[in-house]
Amino acid sequence: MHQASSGKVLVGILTGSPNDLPTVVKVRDTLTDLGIASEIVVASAHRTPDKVVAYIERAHKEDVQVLIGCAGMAAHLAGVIAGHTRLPVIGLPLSGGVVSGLDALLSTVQMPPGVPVATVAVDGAKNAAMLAARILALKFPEINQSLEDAAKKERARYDQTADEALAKLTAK
Ligand code: AIR
Repeated sequence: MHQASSGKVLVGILTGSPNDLPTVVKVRDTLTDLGIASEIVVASAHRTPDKVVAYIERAHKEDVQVLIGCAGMAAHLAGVIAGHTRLPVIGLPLSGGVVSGLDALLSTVQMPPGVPVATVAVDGAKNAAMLAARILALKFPEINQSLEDAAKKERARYDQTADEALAKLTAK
């Protein structure tokens, strides 16, 4: 597996609380599997808004390409990030609040026109990473190749699981 852009951090993952980390680490792990270096920063749109802005400024200087904002409850982190950058921003709403994360989903997805946040499903850590990878693949051919390889592996795994499940049914 090639490390895209020689291991330089391409994706900044911000999350609103250390309590989010068990889900958020899956974003980083998926990116790592695709050969994409990322970093996780705990910073809250409400508790530490200055830290959010300081990170975005650093990300611009260090040529980070995609930002992912993860938060639960009143999940304004991705939206605040999108207001401070022209980089593509992905929002990952997290469950834990009311109605299984519907609060976070609506807080993340309902952005005013002109300030987009590409929002994935509640707790959709894998898709947040895969979407970041697809954006990066426009610029980095090695990431495009990683995505092709991952899709082939996933297809083989899916077909095998289906065959096994059908075989079990037939054996009954
Ligand atoms: N949060 C933190 N600052 C703003 C928001 N929306 C989110 C965190 C976490 C939830 O609030 O992302 O999902 C609860 O945070 P905690 O630290 O009390 O567990």
